[in-house]
Amino acid sequence: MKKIKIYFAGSIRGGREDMEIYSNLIDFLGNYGTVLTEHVGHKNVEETVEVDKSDFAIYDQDIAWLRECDLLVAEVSHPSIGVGYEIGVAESLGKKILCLYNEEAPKRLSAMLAGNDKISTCFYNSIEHAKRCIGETLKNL
Ligand code: 6IA
Repeated sequence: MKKIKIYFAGSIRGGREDMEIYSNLIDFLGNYGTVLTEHVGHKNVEETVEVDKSDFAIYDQDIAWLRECDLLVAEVSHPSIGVGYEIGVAESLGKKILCLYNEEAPKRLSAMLAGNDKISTCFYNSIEHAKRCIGETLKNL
């Protein structure tokens, strides 16, 4: 069976407070397919990975991966302009999208996601709950 390709989106310049959650979810997603964007869960992503990569190169690569992926999983508890943009691009490409939002996040989820019926949003109360949502989505892919 062909391995599915998963684009995981999470805040980078928006703030790295949830980095360990991203890393945990990326490891879990790795059981199901290839995660194209593992760096999103790496500590010091901006400093350590190919430091000379320009923003133009990052953009081009990420758009190519968005075209290539079978599923976008976006952790949206921490607001990020880049993640919001990626979700919009994925929607316009007709990709399946799962957003994961921690119910206890300090800011309410944007209405542009919460009110969008082309996006599935899982309001999770634990990391296990978020993983169950991922499992359900993959079952129906
Ligand atoms: O606005 P933000 O930086 O929070 O946007 C985060 C989202 O944009 C993530 O889901 C990534 O897919 C994408 N993104 C933002 N910065 C990078 C990045 N910088 N590398 C890859 N994707 C990124 C690290 C630079 C390093 C690899 C040289």
